[in-house]
Amino acid sequence: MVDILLINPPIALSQWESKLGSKLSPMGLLSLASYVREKNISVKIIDAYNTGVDVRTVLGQIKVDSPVYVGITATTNMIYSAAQMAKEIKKSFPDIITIIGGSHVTALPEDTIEQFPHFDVGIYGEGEKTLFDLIVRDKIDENIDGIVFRNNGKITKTAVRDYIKNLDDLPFPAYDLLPNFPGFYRPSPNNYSRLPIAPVISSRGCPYSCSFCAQSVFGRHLRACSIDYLISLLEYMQNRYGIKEVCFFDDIFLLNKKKLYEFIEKKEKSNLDISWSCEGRADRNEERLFRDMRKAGCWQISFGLESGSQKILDYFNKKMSVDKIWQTLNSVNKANIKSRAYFIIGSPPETVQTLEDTRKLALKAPLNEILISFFTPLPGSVAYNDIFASTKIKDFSKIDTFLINYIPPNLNEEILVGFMNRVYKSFYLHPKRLIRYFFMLFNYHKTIHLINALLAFIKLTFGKRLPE
Ligand code: B12
Ligand code: SF4
Repeated sequence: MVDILLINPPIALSQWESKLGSKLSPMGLLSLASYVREKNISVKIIDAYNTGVDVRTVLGQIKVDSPVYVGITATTNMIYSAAQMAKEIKKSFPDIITIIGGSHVTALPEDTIEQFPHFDVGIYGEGEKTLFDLIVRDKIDENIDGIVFRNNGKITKTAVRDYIKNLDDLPFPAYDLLPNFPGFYRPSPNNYSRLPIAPVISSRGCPYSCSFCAQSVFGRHLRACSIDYLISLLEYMQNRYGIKEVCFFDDIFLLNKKKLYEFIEKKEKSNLDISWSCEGRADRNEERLFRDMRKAGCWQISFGLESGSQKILDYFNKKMSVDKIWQTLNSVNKANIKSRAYFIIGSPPETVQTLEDTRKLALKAPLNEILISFFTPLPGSVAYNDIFASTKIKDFSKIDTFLINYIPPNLNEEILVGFMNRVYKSFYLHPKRLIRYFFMLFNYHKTIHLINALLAFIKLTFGKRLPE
């Protein structure tokens, strides 16, 4: 018997292309599991999303483990899958208490509990302390901060729980609870240079407020673990799992230059042989810093560039200039680090001219990979409140940034899809990239993986773009 079983629910078939061949360990569940386990609560994880395990198998496992609680994680597009899972669990095991956590219930706590009756309780925001509190009290009531539940027919949302101040207080993520970690997990083929690879998060929160970004889980106050903690975590991952590379999922890894240098220096003095990639904003145009990062093992930085048009950047409240983007990408390139870029097209002020500005940036800047998504007002973002909240959309399964959920007044679906396909073709069919993919096929780690990613990519680029 276990106290709690944590589930990453199965991905809907209609959404499989979102993954582009990536299988990434569910960091939220790993953090929750290690936190409660350290406090003597027994816990298991089922990662159905990545392993393809179906609902029947999950129910079979529940029969074996007989948990008191089942905790399910869900982003907005996964909320139906999570609800379906909760429904099946309740049907077969009515006494199990089902908990929903993650970015969707955090953005829309009351709505989620109202809409999905098979969730007994929602945990909104950072989940570690709330989950522990709920399990030890063994009673769902107003005394637990950070939850939402049905209370005699009414929905009650309790007080907001304080963020965890010191991330060093968190035990290392429970990677050991994923039976096939690390071998099975890896990002899409362009996003690793060595295997085995694992994601790591060294900070939570972001002080910026870009209007499309769902920030409700970790908020705007940046908290980071100490560099000593981070180095110990990497040493543990190298020694215990043979990890050779990590990808930092921090919202903005490049923000604190002093800490970045402390990391570079301490990593160089350590016995770590770990390469890494990270996410960053393109406003840190410092070639010297990038060179030092390169020496410390950084091989790729992913930038949320969003657009090549200043008008769109300002609309998104990016606090970024197009000039700065160019300067930063050039500096990163000179330091021999690869740049990867995310673009968002189809926001309200988008026009043919602003798309053209984005095309130029995407095709002319020194970029290793581009990923274009459609402007999507995600619950938890300013854009959602501005655009979608009043329409009270209930079908969240289509809220996927690879589907068109919004068409700006000056454009139509054909223009947006045509633009995306043209830019992708020009970018990925460029001879220098074709040659790189050709050689990748001979890398036995990447062959099957590359083919799967290509199939997903073709479906993504040429498939249906409007939700039914
Ligand atoms: C890495 C990442 C990915 C990776 C997946 C990584 C993974 N292993 O799951 C990839 C690239 C595949 C991805 C894809 C997508 N992502 Co993403 N992703 C992220 C990112 C940057 C980090 C996620 C992470 O690991 N966070 C760290 C962990 C510790 O946090 P957490 O998962 O939120 O968990 C905490 C709480 O939420 C809570 N909690 C979570 N689950 C549960 C469950 C229970 C029972 C309890 C009690 C608590 C609880 O407790 C946890 C610990 O405090 C976040 C941004 C962010 N800062 O979180 C976006 C983010 C989660 N992604 C987002 C989106 C929109 C997507 C996509 C839908 C994009 C698309 N294609 O349209 C897809 C869909 C993914 C899916 N599940 O189907 C949005 C979600 C917004 C929303 N309203 O749901 C985010 C918040 C980005 C943003 N700022 O807008 N993503
Ligand atoms: S898009 Fe990046 S910089 Fe902007 S608010 Fe989100 S995490 Fe912060």
